[in-house]
Amino acid sequence: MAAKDKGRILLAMTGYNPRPWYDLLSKERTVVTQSDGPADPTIHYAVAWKQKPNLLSNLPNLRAIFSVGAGVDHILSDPTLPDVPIVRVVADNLTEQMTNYVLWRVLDHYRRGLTYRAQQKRKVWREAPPAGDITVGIMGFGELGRAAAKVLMACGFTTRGWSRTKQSFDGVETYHGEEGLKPFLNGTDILVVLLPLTQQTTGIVNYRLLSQLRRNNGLGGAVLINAGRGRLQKDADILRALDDETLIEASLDVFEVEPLPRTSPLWNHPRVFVTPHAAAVSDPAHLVPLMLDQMDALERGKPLKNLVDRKAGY
Ligand code: NDP
Ligand code: OXD
Repeated sequence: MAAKDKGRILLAMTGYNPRPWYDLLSKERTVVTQSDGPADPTIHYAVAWKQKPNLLSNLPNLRAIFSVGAGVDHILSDPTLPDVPIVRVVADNLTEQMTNYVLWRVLDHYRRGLTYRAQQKRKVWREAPPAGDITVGIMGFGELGRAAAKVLMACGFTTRGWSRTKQSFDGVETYHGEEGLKPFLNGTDILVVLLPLTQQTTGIVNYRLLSQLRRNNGLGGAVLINAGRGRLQKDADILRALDDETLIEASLDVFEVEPLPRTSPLWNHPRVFVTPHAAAVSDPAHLVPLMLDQMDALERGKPLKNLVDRKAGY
């Protein structure tokens, strides 16, 4: 079928360079970056990242919205969103990047990377005691959390996961729901946050939560790694927890306000490792073929995969 005969795509992106997405999508379908008015009948799909509010609300023939990311808070925050299926990113390439990030940050804290880099600056030759047996707790035990758990276990870490509904996974101690949170945190030395941002999870990584982590361990305290969303955490509570040694160290990829304001004390904190929301970057070369396959499948009468549960918010 010629591109002009297939459903058309509206590229509805802000804060992302649309060019590579446009180039790859338009190899197979007609792509526009602006609709012909709010009720344009020619648009069948939207490929979206932080779309402008109202942009998608009245398109009469919109069949599905494809998120450019695994998280969909940026799409769902528009109260005028039409009631069409939303497909999120589940892709080996994104999962591999996140697994790399989590492994990198866990190992760096575990092997005293922050301490040794600071010592090297001062030419200090001093061996830190080995951290020994450490439990990594993964908060948000979905696609990304489970993939990270597999690799962490292969590296010898005891691993546990916390989710909304009951999950089981070979070799991992799993917890769920509010009643599972305290026991999950009480046995966690390194907390990895891979939750989606929803009404229930906003602000969940606060001082109260951090103070329930296990501190009596070979690292000399608890460690926080957040690669989920910035608004899951309270930046000020993390600073407080670092300052009173509730937390010994943190790696943060996401922040309440992004880009992280230059005035934030997190930038210069000696026990914080900052990355600019770069843990897993959506790569159009890997993601566009999956989107196009799903559009083709839908047009052949097949169901869409990786759909967002709008009630749950992720
Ligand atoms: P999934 O939807 O596969 O997994 C989400 C997990 O969080 C599930 O285990 C889910 O529970 C759990 N969860 C959701 N709400 C709650 C709650 N209220 N209480 C307890 N657990 C909850 O998502 P992914 O693993 O694919 O992605 C996770 C997040 O990672 C994304 O939403 C995004 O925000 C972030 N992300 C960040 C990137 C970065 O570069 N920093 C890149 C990619 C993603 P259940 O299993 O019961 O459904
Ligand atoms: C995502 C992200 O959600 O890049 O995929 O943050």
